[in-house]
Amino acid sequence: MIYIALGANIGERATQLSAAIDEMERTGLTVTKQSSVYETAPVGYTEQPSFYNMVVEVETRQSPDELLDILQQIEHRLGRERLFKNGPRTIDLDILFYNEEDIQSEYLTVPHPRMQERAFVLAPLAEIAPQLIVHGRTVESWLERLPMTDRQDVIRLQLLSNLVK
Ligand code: PH2
Ligand code: MG
Ligand code: MG
Repeated sequence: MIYIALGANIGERATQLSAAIDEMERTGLTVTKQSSVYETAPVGYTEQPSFYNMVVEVETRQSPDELLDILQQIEHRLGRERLFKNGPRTIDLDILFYNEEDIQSEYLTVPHPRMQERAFVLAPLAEIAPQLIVHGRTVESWLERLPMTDRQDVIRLQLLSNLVK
């Protein structure tokens, strides 16, 4: 199983998530599951608009490096500019998990090293893969261990197909 986190906090957030998924499919990735869209308070640098976040499961024969390359090209095509680390973005596509692989290269760390601390990743991932084991525990149990304040910062909206007409 391969899981990708999507996030957007400038412009038409739902439209950008939808455009990113369309681009993934156009580039040959098969999107096999989609979480709902969540509206989430910004984590890290907090003086920025709230995010829309979601997680998708994909199937692909591309290697992790090739997948990273594809996702970065999509970010670029959708107008991503890297203003500063953790700053606002039109679209962010992060590889969370790639089969059982443990990858630590200059460009890529998989499983994502901070995913178990982030309600904006765990809540949507728990919807489509509650029993997936990352960093030694299930996604569901990582989510349960987060402080209530973190979990209150993520609000489930709707499936993307209901938000984008
Ligand atoms: N992404 C970040 C930093 N902070 N906060 C929320 N709510 N959602 C994100 O996707 C996000 C963030 C860095 O990629
Ligand atoms: Mg990110
Ligand atoms: Mg990123």
